[in-house]
Amino acid sequence: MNRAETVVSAMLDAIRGVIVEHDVTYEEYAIAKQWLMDVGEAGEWPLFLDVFVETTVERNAFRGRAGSAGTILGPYHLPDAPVLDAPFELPRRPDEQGEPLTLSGRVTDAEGTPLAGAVLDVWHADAEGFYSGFHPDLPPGIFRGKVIADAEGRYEVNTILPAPYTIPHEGPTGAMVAACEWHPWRPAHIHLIVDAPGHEPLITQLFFEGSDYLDGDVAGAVKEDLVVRPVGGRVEYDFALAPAEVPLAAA
Ligand code: MBD
Ligand code: FE
Repeated sequence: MNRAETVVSAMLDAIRGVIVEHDVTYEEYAIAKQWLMDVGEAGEWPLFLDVFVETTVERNAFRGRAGSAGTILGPYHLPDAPVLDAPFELPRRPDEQGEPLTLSGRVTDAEGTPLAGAVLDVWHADAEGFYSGFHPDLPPGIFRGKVIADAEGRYEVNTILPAPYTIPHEGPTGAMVAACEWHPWRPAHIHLIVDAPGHEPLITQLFFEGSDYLDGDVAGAVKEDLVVRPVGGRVEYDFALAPAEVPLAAA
């Protein structure tokens, strides 16, 4: 059996098993079929998959990897955010709401050797839980940018504390969450991709002690090591990167 057949057969068998085990009716089958079409039409597949599936892929793929904990990428990364200039501050509106937050620390390899010039691609929601590029209220580029670590691997970036995020209520993903009587929230978080030559990019998020939904992230992406405690508007966090995986062909 080739890889596609192995995985696809197993997924179809799992679905068929659920239908039999739970006596899924023809009416329910029709509702599910329409819902799947609706998710596509609403452009919500990235949202649905990253909220309900990505954490399993991430935990499985990176099990035992050296360095700092990673977590899911999510649907709101934009790869072309600009490289910012020191002193680093994520772009914001003149009247931006939200508590000021300074995030700083070091980027090292898995052994603690500083990685000079490491790049930290940072993005997060505003104080209302909206992401620029995905919400009409925010001008493009707000709370997105790349920060560069100095010669000792130290970085510092000024921004604000983001708000918890809720899945849009109007769409099919929100309708599924409501039908299941779940809540649609993620705790407040800052996304980062930390990268340096010769190392695996670290896709991660930082969460905030005491913030709402920390224990019930709808995306299941919180890890203890990623929860930080702001003191006087400052958070220190060090990132350790695993060495780049050498492709077998080149070994
Ligand atoms: C988010 O902000 C997010 O990070 C994920 C993973 C899913 C939905 C919204
Ligand atoms: Fe997010």
